[in-house]
Amino acid sequence: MPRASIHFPAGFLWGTATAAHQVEGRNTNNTWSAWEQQPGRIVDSAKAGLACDWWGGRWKEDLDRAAETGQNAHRFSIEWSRIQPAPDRWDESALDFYREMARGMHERKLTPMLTLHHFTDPLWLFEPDANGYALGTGGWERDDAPELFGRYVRKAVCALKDYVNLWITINEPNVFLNGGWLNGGFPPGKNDPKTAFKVASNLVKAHAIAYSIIHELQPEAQVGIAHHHRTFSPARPWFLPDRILADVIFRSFNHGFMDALANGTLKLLNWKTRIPEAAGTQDFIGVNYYSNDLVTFTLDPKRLFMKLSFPKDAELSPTGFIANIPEGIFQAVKWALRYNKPLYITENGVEDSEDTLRPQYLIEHLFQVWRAVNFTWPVRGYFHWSLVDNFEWERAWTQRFGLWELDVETQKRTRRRSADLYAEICRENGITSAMVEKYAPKIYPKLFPG
Ligand code: IFM
Repeated sequence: MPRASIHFPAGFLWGTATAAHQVEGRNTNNTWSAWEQQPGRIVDSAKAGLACDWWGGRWKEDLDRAAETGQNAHRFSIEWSRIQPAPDRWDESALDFYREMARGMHERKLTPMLTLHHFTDPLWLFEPDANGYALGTGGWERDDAPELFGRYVRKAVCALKDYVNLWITINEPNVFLNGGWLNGGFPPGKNDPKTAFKVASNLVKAHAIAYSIIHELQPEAQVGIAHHHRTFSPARPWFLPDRILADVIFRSFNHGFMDALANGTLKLLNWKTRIPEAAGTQDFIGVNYYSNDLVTFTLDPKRLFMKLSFPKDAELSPTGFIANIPEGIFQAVKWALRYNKPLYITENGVEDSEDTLRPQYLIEHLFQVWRAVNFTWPVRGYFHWSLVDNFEWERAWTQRFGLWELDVETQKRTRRRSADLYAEICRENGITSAMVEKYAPKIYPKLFPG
C-alpha cells in the first residue's frame, strides 16, 4: 500500500500534446518548410524530414502507445497548407486523413483536443520577393489574413465537428508573434515592433472569426487559445529599469492576447487598439507552462532592451533551455483565474534526452497542479509535451521532449522511464509516495514530509 497519495478530480483529462508540422513529416508547402531551406535558420541546418512520420501512418502506433499507457486524451493540430494547398483549392484527402486520425482517437478512448493553427502557414499566404524567397511579403500582415483563416476554419470544422468538441484556435500567439516579428527566430524572421502590432491585431481578429464560426457550426463546442504563460521578474529587484522592463514584458507577453479576448482591447508595448468582436471569445483557457525568466535591462533596442536569464541556482534542462520552476505552473493557473473560465494545462514538459530531470519535473509540476485543484480552481486536464520526440522548430532535433525517444533515421521508438511514470499517474489519477520513491527519490522528503 502506498504511504500517501494525492488525487485529481474524476474525469480529469490526461494526455500528451503534439503539433502537425512537428510530427507529420513531408510538409513541403508551409512556412517552416521554406524556412529550413534558408541557411542559418535552423540549428545544424537540420530538416524536419519525415519527422515522426505521422503523415506516413505512424500516428496509429503512437496513439496506441498513448492509450496503452493510460492516457485518455490527446491534443493534436492540423496543417492548413495540406487542407488548402492553394487559395482556390481544398484537399479532401487531407481532411479524410485528419478525420481518420480524430476517429482513431475515439477508438482508443482518447478525447481529442484540436489546434487549428500551430506556428505554420501555407506558402500561398505570402508573395515571394524579387530574389524568389517564398516568404517575401504578406502572411499575417495581409489585411485579409483573418478572413482567409476563417475560411479554412469553416472547412476544417465542418469536416471534423463530429469528432471534436475541444478546439484551440491558435497555439501560443505570443510566441508566434515574438518569433516571427520581434526576435526573428521564426518565419518570416522580422524584427519590427510596429508590424508586429498589426500582426497581433490580425491574430486577435482571426481568433474572433474562428470562435464565431465554430459556435455557428457546433453550438456545444468549447473554444480557447493555448496561452504560453511566463513570469518575467527583475534580475536586480533593486534596479528600477529592470523592474519597469520586467513589468512591461510581463504585461505584453501574458496580458496582450488574453485580455484582448476577454475585453476586446489589445494592448502591446505602447500600442493599443479596440477589437470589440474579440470580447468574450474564450470558453476555456489553455495554459502552456515550461519555465520563468529573469529580466535584465540592456542598451540593445534590437533585443527590446532586455536580456533574459534563469536564477543562478536553478536546475536546468540539458541544453539550458528550461529551468525547473514548478511553482510557476501554480502561479500560471492562479493568474489565469482572472478570466473566470475552466482551464486545461495544454502543454508542459522538458527537453531531456537522457530522461534524468523529466521524472522529477513531471511529478513536481503535477504536484503544483494538484495544489491548484485543491483550491477548487477549475483545472480540467493536463497535456504533457510531448508523446514522442519531435521536430523542435529552430532547435530541430537537439531538444528531445518525448515520453518516447525517437531515432529519426530508423523511426524506432524507445520508451523512456517517464512514460512508465506518466502511465502510473494516469492510471492512478494521481501520484503516490511509492511513485515518487521509485522515479524521483530526491524530492520525496519535499513532497511527503514526516
Ligand atoms: O515544441 C514547442 C511547441 O510547439 C510549442 N510550445 C513549446 C514547445 C516546446 O518548446
